[in-house]
Amino acid sequence: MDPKKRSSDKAAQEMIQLMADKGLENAWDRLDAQSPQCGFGKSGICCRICTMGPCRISKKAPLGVCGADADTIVARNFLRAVAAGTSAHSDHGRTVAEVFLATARGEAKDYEIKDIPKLMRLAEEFGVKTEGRKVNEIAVDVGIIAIKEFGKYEGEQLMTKRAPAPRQEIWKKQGVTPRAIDREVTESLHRTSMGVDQDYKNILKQASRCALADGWGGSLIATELQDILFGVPYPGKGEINMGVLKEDEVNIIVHGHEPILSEMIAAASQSPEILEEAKKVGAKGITIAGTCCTANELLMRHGIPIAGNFLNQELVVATGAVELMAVDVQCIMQGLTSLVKHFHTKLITTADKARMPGVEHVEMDERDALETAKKLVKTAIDNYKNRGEVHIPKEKTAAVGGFSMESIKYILGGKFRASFRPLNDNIINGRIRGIAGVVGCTNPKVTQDYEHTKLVEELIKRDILVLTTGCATIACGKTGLNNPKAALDMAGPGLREVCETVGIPPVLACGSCVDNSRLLVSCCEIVKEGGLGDDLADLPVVGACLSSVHEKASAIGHYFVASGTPVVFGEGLLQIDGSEKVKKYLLDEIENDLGAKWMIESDPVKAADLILGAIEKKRDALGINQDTERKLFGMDDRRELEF
Ligand code: SF4
Ligand code: MSK
Repeated sequence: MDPKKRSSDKAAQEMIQLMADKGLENAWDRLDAQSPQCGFGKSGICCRICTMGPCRISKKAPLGVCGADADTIVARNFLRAVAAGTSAHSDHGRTVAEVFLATARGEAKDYEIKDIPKLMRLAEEFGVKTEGRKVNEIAVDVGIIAIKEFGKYEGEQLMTKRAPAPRQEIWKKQGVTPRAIDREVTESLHRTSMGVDQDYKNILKQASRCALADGWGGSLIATELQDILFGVPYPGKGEINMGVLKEDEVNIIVHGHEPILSEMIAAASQSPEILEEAKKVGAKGITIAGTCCTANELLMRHGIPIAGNFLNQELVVATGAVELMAVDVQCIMQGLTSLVKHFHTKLITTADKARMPGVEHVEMDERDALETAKKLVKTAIDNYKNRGEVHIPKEKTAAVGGFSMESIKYILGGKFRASFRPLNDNIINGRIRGIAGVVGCTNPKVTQDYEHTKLVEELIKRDILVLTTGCATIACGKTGLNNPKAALDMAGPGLREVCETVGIPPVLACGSCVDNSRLLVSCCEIVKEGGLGDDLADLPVVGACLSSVHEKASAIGHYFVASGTPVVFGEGLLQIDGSEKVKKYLLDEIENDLGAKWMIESDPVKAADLILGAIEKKRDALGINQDTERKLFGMDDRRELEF
C-alpha cells in the first residue's frame, strides 16, 4: 500500500496512511480485494439481462443462450450505461423542477425565484406569455412545461432548439432527436431487454438519442432551474481540500448532488440562533463543506469550501472532525455506513430514493426545507461533544469557481454588450488554439487527481482554454489550477496573454456533472457569435474524461459526441473492448453520422496531444490556420491598385 500511488493529493495521502495505520478500510482497499476483476465485465461481454444467463462470450462460446453475439451484448451494455446515466441526471432535474414549481405556487416557502431575467429568457424559449403577468404566474407555467418535458406523449425536447440549425438537421436526418426524457430511458431499457433490439448499430443510435435527452433535456433543465432558484453563478473565491475543516468548529459535510438540500443547510448554518447554539457547546462556529458535485454547486454560487472529490468522502470522515455528513443522491459510497461506526460522525440520508441500511433518515421536505435543514445542523451541534481524536490535514488551496455561460459572456464583453466575441476572435487569430472540456470522477484504479490535473496542465501549456466540471474541477482546485495566478504561470504565451487581457483564468470551473450542459450552451453561443463555423462540429472544441466512475460519464461523453464534439476517454472506461464492430462504430464510423467520435487515451500527455491534433484539424477545416501573408507594397504595386 503506497499512498502516493493511490493519490497525488498530499492531504489524501496523509489520510490514506492514517486509515491504514488504524486498520480502517477504504475504496482502494476494497479494489485490492476485488482484484483481479472479471475480464468479461471489463470488455462488456457479460450479459445477465435474462434468466437463461448469465452468459459470457468467449471463443469457446461465442453466443449467449438466446443467440446474442458479442456486438449485441456490448452495444446493449453501453446503451444501458447511457440510459442509467441519463436517468440519474434527469431525475435530479425532475426533483429541481418539482421544487421550482412548488416554489412558484408558494408551497415551498423557503425557496424563492432569485434570477428573474433568466426566468424571463426561459419563459420566452418555452413560449410562455410574460407581459402583464406576475413572476410567480410565469414561473408556474415554466415549471409545468419543464416537468412535461420528462413525460410528454408527443413532440421533441424543447431545448434541442438551442442547438445550431445544421445540428438539428443532422439529428433529424439520423433520427436521434430526443423525445420525452423518460421515454428515451424507458425505450432504452426495453430495447436492451432479451429478444428486442439485436442490431448493434440501431442500439447505438438509441444511445445517441437517449444521451441527447440528458444533455439537452434532463441536465439542462436541472442547471437552468437551479440557476433561477439559487442564482446564476458568477466568479467568487473559495478553498479546496480537507484543510477547510476546522478543529474548533462544528463541521458539516454535504455530499451528493442536489443543491435543494445543500443550499438550505448552508442557509440554516448562518442563522444567529443556530450559531448561538454552536457557541453553547464550545464551538467557535459552523463550517459547511462539500464533497462531490453538491460541493461544486456551493462553490459556484457561494464560495463555500470544498473538502474533496469522490475518493475523499471516506477520508474526510477519517479526520474525526466531521459531526455530520448529510447525503442526498449519487456517488455516495455504501462503505461510509461501516466507516462512520469508528467515529462520532452522524451519517444521515435525506432522499427517500437513496437510503442506506442502519442509517438515520431525515426526509428533505421542500415545504419545510429550512426547518429540516436546521434540524440537521442542530444534530451536528449536539454531536460536537462526542468528538474523539481529530486529525485534519493542513492542505487547502485558494480557488475561483462560478463560471456559467452567462458569467463568461459578461466577463468577456461587459454588462452592456455581454458577448463571446473576444473569445472567438482570439481563437480565430490563434492565440487560443481551442477549448477543452475536462470532466470526470476519481477512480481508485488510477492515481487520484493525477490524470485530470496533468491533462489540464498540458492543455493550457498548449494554449487550449480549459473548462472543467465535476470531480475533475475539485482535482484541479486542489493543485491550484483554479487559482488564476498559479494557473497563468503554467499557461502557454497566447492563452496567458488573452486571459490577462480579458481577466479570465485559463481553467474555468463550471460546476457539477449536470452542469456539463453549461458547456453545451456555451458552445452554441460561440457558434452564434460567428466566425467559427455553423455547427457545433465545426468548433475547435474537444471533451475529455480520463477517469470516471459513474454511468453518468458515459451519458455525458455520448451527448457531446452526438452533439458534434469529439471526446477522449481513458482506457477501459467504456467497457466496449469485447466487440470490434462496436469499437469501430464508436471510435470511427459515428463521425460520418454525427460529426464526432470517441477517442481512447489514458496517458494525459498523449491525450493532450490527441486533443490538440483534433483541434488543429478543426482549425484547418475552418481555414483559420493559414498564416496571412504580409506583403510590403512597393511603388509598382501601388500603381497597380485599382480604386
Ligand atoms: Fe444470455 Fe441472451 Fe439472456 Fe443475455 S439475453 S443473459 S445473452 S440468454
Ligand atoms: S460527483 S459522477 S464522481 S464527477 Fe458528480 Fe464526481 Fe463523477 Fe460523481
